[in-house]
Amino acid sequence: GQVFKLEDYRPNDYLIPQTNLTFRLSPEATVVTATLTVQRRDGVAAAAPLVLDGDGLTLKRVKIDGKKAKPADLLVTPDQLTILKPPARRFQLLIETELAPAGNEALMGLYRSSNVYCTQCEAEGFRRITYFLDRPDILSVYTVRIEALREEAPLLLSNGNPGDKGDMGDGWHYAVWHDPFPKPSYLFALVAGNLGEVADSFVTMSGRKVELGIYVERGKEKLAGYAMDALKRSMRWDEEAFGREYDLDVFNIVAVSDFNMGAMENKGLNIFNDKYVLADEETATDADFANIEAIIAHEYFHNWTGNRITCRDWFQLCLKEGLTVFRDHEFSADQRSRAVKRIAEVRTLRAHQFPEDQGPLAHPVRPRRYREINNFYTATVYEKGSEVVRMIRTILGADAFRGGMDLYFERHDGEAATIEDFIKVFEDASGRDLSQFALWYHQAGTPNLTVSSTHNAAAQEFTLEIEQSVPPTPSESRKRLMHIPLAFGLIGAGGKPVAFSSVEGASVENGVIHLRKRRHMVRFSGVTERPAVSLNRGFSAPVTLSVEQRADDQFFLARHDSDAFSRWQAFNTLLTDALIAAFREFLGGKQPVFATRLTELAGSIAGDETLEPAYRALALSLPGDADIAREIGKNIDPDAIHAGRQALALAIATANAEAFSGLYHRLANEAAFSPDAASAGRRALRNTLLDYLSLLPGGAALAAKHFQSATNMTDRAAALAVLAHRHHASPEANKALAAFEKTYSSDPLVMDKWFQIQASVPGPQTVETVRALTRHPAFSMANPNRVRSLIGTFSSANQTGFHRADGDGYRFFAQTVLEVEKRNPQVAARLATALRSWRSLEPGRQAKAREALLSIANAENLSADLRDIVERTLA
Ligand code: HT7
Ligand code: ZN
Repeated sequence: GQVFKLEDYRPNDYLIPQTNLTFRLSPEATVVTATLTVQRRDGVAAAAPLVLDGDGLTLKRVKIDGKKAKPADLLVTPDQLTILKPPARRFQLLIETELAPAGNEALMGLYRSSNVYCTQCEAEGFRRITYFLDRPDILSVYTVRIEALREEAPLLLSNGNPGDKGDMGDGWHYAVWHDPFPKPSYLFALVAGNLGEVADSFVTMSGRKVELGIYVERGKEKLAGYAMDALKRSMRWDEEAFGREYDLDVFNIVAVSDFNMGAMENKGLNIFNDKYVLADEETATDADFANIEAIIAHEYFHNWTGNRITCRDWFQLCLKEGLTVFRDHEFSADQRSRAVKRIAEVRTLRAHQFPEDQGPLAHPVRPRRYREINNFYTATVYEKGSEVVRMIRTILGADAFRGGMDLYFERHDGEAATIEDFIKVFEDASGRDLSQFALWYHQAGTPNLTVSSTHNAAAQEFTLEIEQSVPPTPSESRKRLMHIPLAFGLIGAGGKPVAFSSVEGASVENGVIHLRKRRHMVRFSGVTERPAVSLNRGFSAPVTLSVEQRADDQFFLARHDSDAFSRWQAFNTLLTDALIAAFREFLGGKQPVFATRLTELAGSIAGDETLEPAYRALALSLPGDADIAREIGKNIDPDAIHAGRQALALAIATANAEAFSGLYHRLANEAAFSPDAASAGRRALRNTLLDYLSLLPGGAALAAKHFQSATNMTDRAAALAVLAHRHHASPEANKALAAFEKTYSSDPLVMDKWFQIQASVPGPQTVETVRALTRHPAFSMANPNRVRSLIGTFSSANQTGFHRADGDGYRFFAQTVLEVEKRNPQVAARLATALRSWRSLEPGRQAKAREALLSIANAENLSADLRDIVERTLA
């Protein structure tokens, strides 16, 4: 396939200042009439042909300035339309295409989801609707007329503000939408169908009233209340935190049940995976509520970071995604607990981005090459992209950062911008040189910092020796030195900060060491007592640390660090070290023994009323099998890792049985459910304690009781997971699974939880369960949510099941990926990334994983999406 390169970027010879679209909707034969105003860019030769993108299109007719185009003046394929000699002056190009949305299972372009017409155009779906310059630097003002049978589609929506509407006779009706803001084609959207509406309004900071609508499957309106509330809070927050006001008269959100990703920020008409809209306590967990809040905010925030200022080309994807993730993280931190949010973010980054950055699919936050852009909606672009923005704020300080953002909006509003433009506004606003810092965008790989310390009591000097290295990544063997902002604290007896009179060896500002060289000797003078060092506070830089730290210091930090993130980190490091040691014991055929002070510390954190319950729950949830595997790095045997993890969980439960039980009962549910963060935190702690207590005698009965008495989905699903995972195949587990299935069999989003819980049951038998569940009536290979719940969970969240020693997990996986691919290449390609860390497995599993990857690579007619992932994974 073709390789697209950043350095090949050229503006197109033509512009399309206006786009008029008419859709005559029908499931099998929708007619799209596009009337484009086309204009040659200044300085371009008159003879330049106009080459428009298409993807599998059927062309019906072409007119140029109202006259039928002659066949000799055109080159037509399903994937391209060339106007060989376009008029020299501005002209009108009419293109008529015919589509079959009902047969579109790839869910890109115009498709049908539960009888609703909807579109997905990012990244290159618009070219499946009509021929166009389908690239983000072509900004056009759209007017859209939708025609449909009123009975089939009483609701007709597109971008912008509503215009004329009316009857056309014969049961047909129409609606016109006009979006005054020039936008790229990937932000175009259309929805038509019979949906229920939840209406509300919002008054902006300048006093304009905006009509808000959330459209969902009829009968589900009452499940959209939380999403509407999150939308209004997002709108207010963007005004307060960034001075950004909404700009159209209406803002609509539509929830659909077949969607390739989470949601899409189309201008004025966001389209959502219904999983991120619909919620009540009976059907959604606290994690679902938090995701809905974050994703509603994320898509809304794109209105400024993505839509008003868009990307010049797809290499700049992080310009909108990294920045918008940063904004949604800050929003959630303000709405909930900042410390808890930060810990959760870092766990996600380490679970998804670190393995990507450390494996064959590693790429810079701003890539320079791609074969299939759909495969670059990655944790690196999104999550590391957000971390890079966070580091800019750390380096500049909050005020200069805000100044830079203000300048960005002022300077680039209405433009398609680049990462260079973005960095420049912060340089201009702060007077700082960010050229070395910019490597965070250009260079792949997770930097590692090796740190050691010495205290010279006589000289009253404390020295940190810090060395940076960036491991090689695909096609980047030599790395340049990075600018790493490392937040730190020196902590003395009782947890007090240790004073120092001066520092030399690196620039240190506001508790941040700026590392720029390979090696720094950072010397603090006037340090009388030996401090414990708290490093990378708040996770100021997305790096790994190799620290020579005494265990005593680590225990001390886990009790006393005043930075909540680093305190959590200290305890998590102690747990990880113990789990790695246990893994080695199991490999050597021995039983691990855990330090009493570790299990006691778990007990004291659980009962520490000065800490938020949500924080305690996070601290007590042990690193997962995949986290431990990542830390071990090579020669992975998931069974030994899992055995070590089980043993530590049992040791903690046994050591704290009484205290955990007492706390568990004290935390019993409040009378009325509330999805707020504090209530969710109490549920999280109680459910974490249940997980421990379930390992003790009577544990299955306790979990069964928890399941039966649950009054909300958070508790019910947690208990079901405990039963299925800790008491697999027990009568209690089987009974609960059956009861859950019976109650929720007609609710697909709840059945996803049932699939997920079963797909993540540890052990070699799970592949059989998952195989059988693919034949369950609630399962469908055509629905991305179902596929992700069952197949995605099994392959990416079940180390012992998926990496079964005989390779059957991989064989099942390869077959399934190919089956999904026939319908939906994008979803298949994403699934296939589950094997990206195959080289860190022990040799036996490695060979079997490679065989499975080869079986995919050798399949006939592989899509560009899947071929790209599999070939890079094998390279
Ligand atoms: N910007 C959106 C990305 C997206 C997408 C990309 C490719 C294929 C389908 C897609 N659906 C949504 C989502 C976001 O990051 O806000
Ligand atoms: Zn986004």
